[in-house]
Amino acid sequence: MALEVDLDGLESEARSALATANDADALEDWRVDWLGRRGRLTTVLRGVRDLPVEQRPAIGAGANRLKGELESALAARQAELVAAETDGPTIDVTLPGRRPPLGSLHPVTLTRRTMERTFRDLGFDVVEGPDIELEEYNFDRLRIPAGHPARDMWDTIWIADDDSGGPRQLLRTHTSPMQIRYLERREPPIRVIVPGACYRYEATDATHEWMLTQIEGLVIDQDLSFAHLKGTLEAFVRRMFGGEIETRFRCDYFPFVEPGAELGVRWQGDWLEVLGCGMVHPEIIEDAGLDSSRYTGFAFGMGVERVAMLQYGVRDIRHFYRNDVRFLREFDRFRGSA
Ligand code: FA5
Repeated sequence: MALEVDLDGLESEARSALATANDADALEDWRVDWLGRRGRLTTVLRGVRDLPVEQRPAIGAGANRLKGELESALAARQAELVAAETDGPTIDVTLPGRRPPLGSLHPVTLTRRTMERTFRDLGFDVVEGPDIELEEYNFDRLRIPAGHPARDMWDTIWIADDDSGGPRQLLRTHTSPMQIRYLERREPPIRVIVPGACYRYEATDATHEWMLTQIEGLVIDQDLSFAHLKGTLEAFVRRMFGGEIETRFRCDYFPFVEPGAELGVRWQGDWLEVLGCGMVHPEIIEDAGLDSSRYTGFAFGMGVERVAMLQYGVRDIRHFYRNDVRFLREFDRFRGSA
C-alpha cells in the first residue's frame, strides 16, 4: 500500500505559508494551522496509530522530524521579523554633523550699527524713542499744525480713534519728534542721534518703502552755524564711504528748520537723497525754554535703508524686507565687521 501521507508536499506547503507571514498575528495563525492542537501536522501525527502497522514507523518518524523542523522554522521567522522591525537604517557616527541654519544680523541692522558707531566716534549720544507717537510731537510742536500743507509731506498711518477723546496717535512718520522729547529733558550742549523705525502710507518703489529706518541727529550749543552742519555731515559721509563719494547739498523745506537742505549722494549715475537737514528753527529753541539768541543748533534725518543701498550696491530698497534668504546670505561676508 502506498503512503497515504505526502510529508514532502506538506512541508513545502507549510514553508511557503510561513514565508508569507509578515507579522506576529500571521505567525500565530500559521502556528495554529500547522502545529496547533487541530493543526494539520498534529492531525497527521495523531493519525499515525491508525495506519497499517508497517507504515507507522516511517510516517511517524518523518512527521516527528517535520514537526521539529517547522518549530525551528517558526522561531527563525519570528527572529527575522523582530530584526526587521528594530534595525533602522544604519547610522555612520563618523560623518560630520549637519550645521543647523543660524540667523544673522539683517543688512539694515549692519548699516545702522556702522552709522551709530561713526556718530559715537564724532561724540554723539544714542537714544531711542516711541514708534507710536502723539500727533502733537510728530506734527504740532514741529511747527506743522492741523491743516498745514506740510502735513502732506508725510502720508500718515493713524492709530484708530478709541472714542476716549484723548490725543490722537499715529505711527511716527519720522524720528524728528524725538528732537522735542529730548529738548524737554536735556540742557545744552546737546549732541544726540536717534535711530528707529518710521512708517508712511506710501506706495513703494525702488527707493521708497512704507516702513523705513531713520537716524535723527540733534546738536544744540552756543554759536553753531550752517558750517558746523555741513562739516559734521561731510565728516560722517567720508567716514562711512571713504573720500571718493560725491555729495551735494540742495535747499529743501521742513517747517522745523530754517534754512533747510537735503543731502544727495551720487548713485548709479543719478543722485540719491539720503537725508533732510537744517538749522533748528528759533521757535523750537524758544519753546524748549532756551534763549535763541544764545543757543543755535542743527538737525538732520537720514534714511538708513538708503545708506545701506549705497554701502552694498543694492538697487531696489524692496529687497531688504522681502525675506529672501538668498538675498540675505549675500551679506554674510560683511557680518564680521558689524
Ligand atoms: C524727514 O523725515 C525729516 N524729518 C528729516 C529732517 C530731520 C529734516 C531734521 C530736517 C531736520 P524726509 O521725509 O525727506 O525728511 O525723510 C528723510 C530721509 O528718510 C530721506 O532723505 C530718505 O533718505 C529717507 N526716506 C524718506 N522716505 C522714505 C521711504 N519711503 N523709504 C525709504 N527711505 C525714505
